[in-house]
Amino acid sequence: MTVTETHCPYCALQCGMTLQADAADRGKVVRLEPADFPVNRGGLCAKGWTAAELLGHEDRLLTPLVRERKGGPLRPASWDEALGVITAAIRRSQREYGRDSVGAFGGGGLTNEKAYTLGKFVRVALRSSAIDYNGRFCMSSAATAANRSFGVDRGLPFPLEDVARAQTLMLVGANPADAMPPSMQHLEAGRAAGARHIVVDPRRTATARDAYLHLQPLPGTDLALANGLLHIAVREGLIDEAFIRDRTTGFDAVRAAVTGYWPQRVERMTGVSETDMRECVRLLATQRPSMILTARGAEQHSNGTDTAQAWLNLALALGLVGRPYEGYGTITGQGNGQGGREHGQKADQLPGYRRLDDPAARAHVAGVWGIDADELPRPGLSAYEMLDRLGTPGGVRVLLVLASNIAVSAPHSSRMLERLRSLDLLVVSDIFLSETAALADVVLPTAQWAEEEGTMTNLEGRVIRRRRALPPPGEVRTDLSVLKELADRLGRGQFFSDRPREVFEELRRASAGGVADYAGITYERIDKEDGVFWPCPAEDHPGTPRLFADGFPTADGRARFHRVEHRDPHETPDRQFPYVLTTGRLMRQYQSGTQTRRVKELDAAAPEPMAELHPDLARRHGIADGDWVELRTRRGAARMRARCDPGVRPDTIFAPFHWPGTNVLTDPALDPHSRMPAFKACAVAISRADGPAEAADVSASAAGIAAGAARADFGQVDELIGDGVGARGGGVRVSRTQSELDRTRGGA
Ligand SMILES: Nc1nc2c(c(=O)[nH]1)N[C@H]1C(S)=C(S)[C@@H](COP(=O)(O)OP(=O)(O)OC[C@H]3O[C@@H](n4cnc5c(=O)[nH]c(N)nc54)[C@H](O)[C@@H]3O)O[C@H]1N2
Ligand SMILES: Nc1nc2c(c(=O)[nH]1)N[C@H]1C(S)=C(S)[C@@H](COP(=O)(O)OP(=O)(O)OC[C@H]3O[C@@H](n4cnc5c(=O)[nH]c(N)nc54)[C@H](O)[C@@H]3O)O[C@H]1N2
Ligand code: SF4
Ligand SMILES: [Mo]
Repeated sequence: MTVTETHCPYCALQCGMTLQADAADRGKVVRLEPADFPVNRGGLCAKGWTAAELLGHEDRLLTPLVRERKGGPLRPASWDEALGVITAAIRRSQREYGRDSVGAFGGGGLTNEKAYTLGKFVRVALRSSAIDYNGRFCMSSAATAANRSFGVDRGLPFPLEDVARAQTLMLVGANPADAMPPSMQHLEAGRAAGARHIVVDPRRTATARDAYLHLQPLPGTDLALANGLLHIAVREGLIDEAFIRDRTTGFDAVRAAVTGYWPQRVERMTGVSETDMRECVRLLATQRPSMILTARGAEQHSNGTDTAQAWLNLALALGLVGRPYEGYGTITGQGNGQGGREHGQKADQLPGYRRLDDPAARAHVAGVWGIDADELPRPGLSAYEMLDRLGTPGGVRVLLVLASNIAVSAPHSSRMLERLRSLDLLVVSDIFLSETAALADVVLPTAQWAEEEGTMTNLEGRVIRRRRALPPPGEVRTDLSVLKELADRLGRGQFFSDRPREVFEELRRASAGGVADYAGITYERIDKEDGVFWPCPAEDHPGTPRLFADGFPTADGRARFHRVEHRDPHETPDRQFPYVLTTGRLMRQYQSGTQTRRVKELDAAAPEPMAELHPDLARRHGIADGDWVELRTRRGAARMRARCDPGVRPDTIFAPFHWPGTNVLTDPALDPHSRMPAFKACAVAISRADGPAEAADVSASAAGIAAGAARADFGQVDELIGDGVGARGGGVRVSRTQSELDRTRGGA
């Protein structure tokens, strides 16, 4: 038996866990137990407990797959053949259409080493500007706001344990009771010590139920609410004038802006009562220490950056930032959502959270990489913009996707599927045949978390180690070794390593002097210290659990206020689409569902797409709990099971995005600063449906769109998977995939 201490493969909490593996049985994990790590203290959620089930799962991809011709089936292939096809396509495309015709899409689940290598691969091996990643769909709005105010974006500027010391905790658009259940220990400890919690959510979530105050605004009106709270704080003399004077700039413009947000007006805009607003301000200002945390509910809007900014302004005006157990933070979501946004898989970024358009940053990183700074491409397009142009003139024609299932998780799926299909070559690296992999021309099987080494940076900015407990099965390789081999074949292999430790050593040097400075972090220190918080510029530097005590990494050392004004969501209800659709998560499914839909216990608990709506709204449309309903937006229609819940606003419908279908409906309108799509608010209509038939299928006419204008035809996906792949040797069982697809089409 071997015992390995590592962390959960899923979310940014990165709960510590111990794996016991049987060396005699090819490293089969026989026991998984929670560890006493500071974030989870012996707790795990249902996803963490069952994570090992996927290691030996029968759906696991075990060999590469290739599709010989568009429309033909996928069949097993050797690595040599698969990588040969990719290299040939890259060469051909770059010769004919230029370097930027080849690009990559990464993910916040990749280790730091892999995210760093992917960014470097695109800039150094492909010499292309076309790279971005799914974090753009996650916390980019809060990141943008934090960068412009604080000069740094580290989700939580303090350890999670500090949450227990806050006496007032405000959670805006965050549902940690479902999204990060073990984190609730820290909230509960706070409440036991007398803390008051305020939750801002259009739904009465499990998190809201335990709170002292639940404010239930109309989706997309958080900015008005935050400005309204600041208006009250100013009027009642509750702002911290000394802090504002000594440590910030720009407050006058904000003060002027919030005069227009008087309580009655904000009550009309948001639906939150004046009494609740006043109580909320009183608590934040006087029952200290106080913290304000935002998550996707506030941030995933076409004005998400300004909304995060409004909450940040409030925290600054109350003088919370940089004081013990106080402050503003955003709750990062994906396993390495923090590290994944620091080391260069963003279109405009170099490692260490450096800017690709900064000459000094280019010179430094080029020096570490051993290339000429002029060889580095310029910043490319953000995630949705890059995806939206796939296969179009000037757009990417050969795309590598690592660790994202965009066919399900990107907004406006019908458009996304059409763009993915128009590529000359789509390459997807995954553990399973995700909906995106099923569309690929080449599928590469990759190692899972317990089969690889690397580092992750959790929601607190704590760099931790992922450790290998067993070897990958079959012919599976790690993403690092695939990128290295592709670079070899492209004649640039001398710049790359496939050894995580070596890559980390290089990352340390590349990040040195940057905002996210890892120079002083070593694998050994991580082992000894329960992880190390960046910035950590030297090996004798203790790391930085708490930021902003002495200043801000801005030019003048002060935090910057930014004036922000309410704007309506890009789409508001009208007669044809009379309600607001918002989307999010369930406790027992993860993201696009590739992983958790394959775990028996999780699948049984949350087996099908569902929509949560108020019983009054349901009655108005003759819908009973458990009925199938059809949701329609300007982009398409999808069928789901109705769940009636009096806790949701009667004008709002909530749908999780863990199945194909929800994103057929969502609005790809982008935030002008972060390029975040409006996942959390669009206009929707609802009606009873006879059954799941054609669920997730866009019915253009039903949506009032010219026929053929929008089709998200996930149903076609199964035709693209060949028989050969179904054989055990191929490592993919078609039956399961097919039944999933059937379900999306309605069990035809
Ligand atoms: N079980 C599970 N856990 C996860 C994940 C998962 O997929 N499943 N994903 C991980 C990732 S990547 C992320 S980013 C995090 C996300 O974690 P959260 O942000 O907590 O999760 P969401 O459900 O997306 O959104 C939170 C809440 O926002 C509310 N909301 C919707 N619209 C609005 C609005 O306009 N204003 C306000 N104030 N609230 C609104 C929703 O009702 C929802 O309850 O979770 C992580 N943890
Ligand atoms: N409507 C709506 N849409 C949303 C959201 C929402 O709230 N509402 N939330 C958005 C948010 S916050 C996020 S983070 C995105 C997430 O959406 P996605 O980017 O699709 O994230 P996952 O479903 O986690 O996809 C990760 C894929 O990579 C695979 N994988 C896991 N680890 C590895 C690895 O190490 N290497 C490789 N090559 N593959 C790996 C998994 O099997 C899975 O198929 O969705 C966004 N989409
Ligand atoms: S809360 Fe997140 S990290 Fe912890 S066990 Fe659940 S999914 Fe894993
Ligand atoms: Mo996320």
